[in-house]
Formats: sequence, structure tokens, C-alpha cells
Amino acid sequence: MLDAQTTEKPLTLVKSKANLRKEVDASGEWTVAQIEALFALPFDQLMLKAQEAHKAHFPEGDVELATLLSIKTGGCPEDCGYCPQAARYDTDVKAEKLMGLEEVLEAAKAAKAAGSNRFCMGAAWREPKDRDIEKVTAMIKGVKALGLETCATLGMLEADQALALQEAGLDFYNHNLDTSEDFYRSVISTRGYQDRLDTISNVRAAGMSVCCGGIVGMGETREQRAAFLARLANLNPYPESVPINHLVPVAGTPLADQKPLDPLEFVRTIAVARITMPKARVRLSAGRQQLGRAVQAMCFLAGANSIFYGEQLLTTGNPEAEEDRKLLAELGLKTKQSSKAEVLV
Ligand code: SAM
Ligand code: DTB
Ligand code: SF4
Repeated sequence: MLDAQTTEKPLTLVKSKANLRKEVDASGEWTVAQIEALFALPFDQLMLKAQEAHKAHFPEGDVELATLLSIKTGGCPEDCGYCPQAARYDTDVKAEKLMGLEEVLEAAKAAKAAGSNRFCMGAAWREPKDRDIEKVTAMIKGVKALGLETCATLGMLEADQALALQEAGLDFYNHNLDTSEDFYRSVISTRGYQDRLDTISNVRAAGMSVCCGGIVGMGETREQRAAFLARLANLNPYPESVPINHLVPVAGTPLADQKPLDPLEFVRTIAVARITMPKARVRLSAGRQQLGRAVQAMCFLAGANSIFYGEQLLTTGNPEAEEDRKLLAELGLKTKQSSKAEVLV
């Protein structure tokens, strides 16, 4: 039994570093120490556990394809240290206005024709204004009418805004915890961890599925990666969709010169996400161009079962669709056909 919500765990005090001491209680929550222990397993044992979890919950072994569109690019007032869209960093990204409805629907049609299951609209906002919500709801209705799953990532949401998006037919809302609470402070100062948790809880309360993950390779320690995954896995319920991004270092951002994470550590991170959130779609997200085919293949073996599909993420590149189709075919992986969201309640 690998599911945190069903695993029996001993009632003991797990000792890790002082600030991470946490009781393993009867509620079945993951402790940071337990997650670090998964990271520390011999590679073959970790991969086997991840594969068992994957097969138990996704017998079809299919891969979901999600296409991203930046509907509002650049000019963001936040200071997320990884992000090329923050107005305060001197990057190649130029601020643009919110896209028009027709342009968005054309992109969604193209994504569907290329075989995508889900269309995710991203906006470089701290939070949407109510007049933005009106425009985005029209986009959601239009994309939904094409038979695609809908997802949006627009920044922080108030409860009534979340409800308006849900009523328009939004299936998923993406809002990432990004990293552990302590490391977060060294990456972002303009909003706090609790703000993110509040948005996630507003999304849940409105009845939408939660897409929530983060970025690795920003200079965090393994313990901080474990603490990040513990926060995700202990959300109740944990997110239906978990994007794991590898930092794409962009010139002009504070993290531009960050060295890439060891690829095997990245694969371990995917495996631990799979084990701790066995029913979630674990999405191999930003950074796939840098990972290369062999590491991506290991990530699929470790339980990743979703990718961003299409040549562009929001402002940075992604593998060509043709290249991805070839890779999936070579690995004998099927793509997800159903347009029904897998909701974890
Ligand atoms: N502005 C909204 C927000 O922050 O929630 C939505 C868009 S924001 C670009 C969505 C996510 O993209 C971030 O939370 C972060 O995880 C990811 N991201 C941004 N820049 C990235 C980069 N350079 N490398 C990897 N992931 C990145
Ligand atoms: C997520 O976790 N990753 C996506 C999506 N959610 C919106 C965004 C990745 C952005 C990578 C940098 C860029 O292209 O601007
Ligand atoms: Fe703005 Fe989102 Fe980029 Fe942060 S990640 S700077 S909130 S667009």
C-alpha cells in the first residue's frame, strides 16, 4: 500500500533536522523524514516502488498531453526569481495585452488537431481583476465547446473569482507551491506561501480540480525538495495534477546562472511524487528540452504520465510536437484519449 491516505504508519516521532521534526500521526500525513527516506532508497528500489504505485492507479499507462498558451504575456509586478515575465527583470520578454477570444480559440483548435487533451491558458498576473475574469470566462466556454479539458493559471484568486471560473466550465486551475516554505522566501518576496495555499483552497472550494506543483533545480537542497513534496502530498486531497518543472534558467532573471540539477535527482523527484501522490497526473513540465530523451524516458518509468505538448511553454521553448510523438511511440506509450477529468475526492 503506497497511498499516504491509506497507508498505516507507526505513531512515532521521526527525528530529522531540528526545524523538520514532525510527528508521524494517525492521520496518515507524510513527514519530511519519510520523504527523504524515499529519496535515499537505492535507485532500483525507488523506481520499483514508483512503478508499483503507477500501475496500481493507472493500469492503461497512458500519457496526457496538455498544451499551454500565454494569453497575457509579461509585465508582471511579482518578483518570482525564476520568471522571465516579471517586469522588474531585464529579459527578452516584452509585455503584451490580453489576447483576443478568436486568437485563443484558433490556438485551442490547433492544439486539439495536434492531439492535445487539455488546453491551459496562462496569464502573467499577480491576480486577475474582475474585468479580466469576464474575458477569461468567455475563453473557457469557447475552449470547452471544442471538447478540450480546460485549465487556467492567472495568479491568486478570490473565492468569488474561483466560482466564476468554475461556472464557466474550468476543469483545472494551476497554482504552484513552487518549492518548500523555507526556500520560497529566497525566491519570491512579493507574496507569501500562505497566499498560495489560500488560492488553492479557494479553487478546491469552488469545485475545480487542482493543478499544483513546482520547480526543482533552483538551488534547493534535497531536504527542501522533500519538504516541498510533503506539502503537496499532505494537501487534503492532494492535487489531481502535479506539474514538476525543472528550472529553465533565463538570462536577466536572478536564477539565470543556476546550475542544472543532477538528472538522476530529477528522476528521483518524479518517482517520489508518484509514490506520495499515486493517483495524480504527474506532469513532466518545463525543462524537457534540457533533459533530453533518455532522462525523459526514465521519468516516464518513474511514473510521469503527462507532458506539456507543443513548441512553446509560456515564453520559453519546448520540444517539437513531432519529436514528442516520436519519443512516445518509441517508448510504446499511448496518449490519453478521454476528455473526462480524473477527479480525486
Ligand atoms: N502568474 C501566474 C502564477 O504565477 O501563478 C501564472 C503563470 S506562472 C508563469 C506559472 C508557473 O510557471 C510558476 O508557478 C512556475 O512554477 C512556472 N515557471 C515560471 N518560470 C519558470 C521557469 N523559468 N522555469 C520553470 N518553471 C517556471
Ligand atoms: C507549470 O507548472 N508550468 C507551466 C504551467 N504550470 C503554466 C509554465 C512553465 C513556464 C516555463 C517558463 C516560460 O515558458 O515562461
Ligand atoms: Fe508573475 Fe507568475 Fe511570473 Fe511570478 S511566475 S513573475 S506571478 S507571471
